[in-house]
Amino acid sequence: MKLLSGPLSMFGMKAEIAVAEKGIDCEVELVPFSLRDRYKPLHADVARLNPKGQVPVLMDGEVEIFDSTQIFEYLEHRFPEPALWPGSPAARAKARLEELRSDEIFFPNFVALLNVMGDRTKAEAAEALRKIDVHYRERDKLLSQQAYMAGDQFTYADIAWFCAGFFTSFLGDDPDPACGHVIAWRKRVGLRPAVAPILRRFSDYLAANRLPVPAI
Ligand SMILES: N[C@@H](CCC(=O)N[C@@H](CS)C(=O)NCC(=O)O)C(=O)O
Repeated sequence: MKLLSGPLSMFGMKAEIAVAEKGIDCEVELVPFSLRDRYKPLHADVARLNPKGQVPVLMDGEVEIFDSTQIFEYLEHRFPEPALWPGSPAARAKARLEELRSDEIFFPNFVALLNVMGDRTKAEAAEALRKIDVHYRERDKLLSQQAYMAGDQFTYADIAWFCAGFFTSFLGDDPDPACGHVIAWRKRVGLRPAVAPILRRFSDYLAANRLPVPAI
């Protein structure tokens, strides 16, 4: 099995952590990426397999797929243990929604911040920071009642929120100190044996490029 990820890809980080949590024997290749040219020139397999030209891409024999959430679904069927979705339909549906909430509702605020390079004097940045803060306060309430984003089991929803939070912090927006449950959850996830080495590699990349490194 081979996973194409990127040295500074939030969605690639998600897939890398999932593969590591499952303990899968998988080659991880980092596609060419630079802060100036981003993903150009596009890796040949990314260009061949993903019309969107994005990582992550997973290749496993006849299976060649893209999109981190699609990759989660495939991994869960192919390697059911350890389970990263809850077992019951209701709990699983809830967890999937939390994963989607991170990717499609929370993370776009990071993209808005990135577009103005975190410049807090810009209205777009102020609005994104306000929304991020609202999300963290909601998450904090949730995590005061349960250990993980979708209940008491570590799931793909935690992976998604952890990665999105790491990238958001790199642009300088850490959870408010009042969000102690989020901060503790983040630390706990960052220390997981599958997560810690990947977190270190992303942090090292930021440091090597003189970018702020989130303190997780
Ligand atoms: N929904 C996709 C999003 C993937 C995505 O946006 N990947 C970014 C890296 S984090 C990318 O490859 N961007 C290259 C580009 O858009 O040119 C997923 O979940 O994998």
